[in-house]
Amino acid sequence: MDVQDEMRQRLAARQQGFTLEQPFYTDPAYFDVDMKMVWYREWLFAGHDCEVPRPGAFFTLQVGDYPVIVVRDREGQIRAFHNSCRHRGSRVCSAARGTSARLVCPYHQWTYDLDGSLVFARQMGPDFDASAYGLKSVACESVGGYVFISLADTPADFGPTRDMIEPYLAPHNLADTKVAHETTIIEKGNWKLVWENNRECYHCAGNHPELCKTYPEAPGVTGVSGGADDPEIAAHWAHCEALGLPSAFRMADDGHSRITRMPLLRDAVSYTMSGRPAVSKPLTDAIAADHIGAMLLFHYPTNWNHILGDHAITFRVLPIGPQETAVTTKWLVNREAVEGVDYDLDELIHVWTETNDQDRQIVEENAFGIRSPAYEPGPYSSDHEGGVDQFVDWYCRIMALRLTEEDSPTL
Ligand code: 3BY
Ligand code: FES
Ligand code: FE
Repeated sequence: MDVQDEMRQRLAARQQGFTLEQPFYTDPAYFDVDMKMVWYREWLFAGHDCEVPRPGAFFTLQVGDYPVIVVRDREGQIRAFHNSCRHRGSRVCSAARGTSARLVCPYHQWTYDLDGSLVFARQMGPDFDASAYGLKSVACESVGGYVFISLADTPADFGPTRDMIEPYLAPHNLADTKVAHETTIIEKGNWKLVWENNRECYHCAGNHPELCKTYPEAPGVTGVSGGADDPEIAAHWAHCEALGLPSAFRMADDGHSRITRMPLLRDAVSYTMSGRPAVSKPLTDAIAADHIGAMLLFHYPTNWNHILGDHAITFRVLPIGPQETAVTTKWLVNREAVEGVDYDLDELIHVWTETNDQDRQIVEENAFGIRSPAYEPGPYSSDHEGGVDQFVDWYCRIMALRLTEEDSPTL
């Protein structure tokens, strides 16, 4: 049986509220379908505006088979291109980041302007039409300091996501930050296991001693129930909204993103061992030194975030293979904040460096056990794992839909 038929059948027969069957987490053929149906179609978090601070600044990323360049053009607009030269296909930029007045392919020096147009190609003959060989563009949107790309031929409308998250992000001024620190860890597990682990705090008390000093394990905080029935959360929203900060729980209609502000434990304001701020210069004066907790944003399938008053921690998930996923974490601080003066780097990154490593071990152990021939789908906790269930439902729904479209003779 064709793998897409097999996936369709398994999705149709799936037991709600249970983990997926083994091949969804392990099988290379299933992984290829995930890439095609999810990763090459959804809007993906690529990086931040502050990582391309001036014209010519660029960074690169790899999404499955697609190498991509994100660059700021001369007019200040952020653009994305396929990182594949229109001459013989070489990667134009191999560096992870840099600044360049033009994009020059290292193979034969075809030279592209920052808007992707080919401006120089040596000795191609009198009939050569350079205008036909610009870099292929990738859909690109910037919102609240976040750059999203889509590899789809016809990307979904980004408008609803922008409308939902922009007012929440605006007061944090993340476009004017700098990356104080960045790490990429490789987790030996399928990308869906990384998300399933992220979407609950059932595991927190047993695994995250540092995070648990400040982050509440209450399911209303991490999950997708909204939290409005929890008086502490409702009071927190009222407090933050009185400061002019949009805070109440919002979720996209199709469930691919959620944003809300949540209280931290006791009087904590930041993810430090003491709960005190890690950075003395807040992200913006507009939100200085108040108890605004953590703004939690997720955007499937690439991004989750904890945005605080003094800094923000952003996470990017990229699949490497069926059982390998890269998780990149960035700590964003006020652009004017000086290391050693306004923050101590070790203190800033300690809690999430430890938490990430603990989550990596969890995901890898989860993957290990799922590879067993004895593995069978197990039930999610209705109290604690509503967020995991919601993620898996989102995945199964879009997969079933797209596999059906693919099969339709009219398309
Ligand atoms: O990063 C997160 O949002 C999740 C939620 C709870 C624990 N965890 C690491
Ligand atoms: Fe890029 Fe030849 S492949 S210049
Ligand atoms: Fe965790």
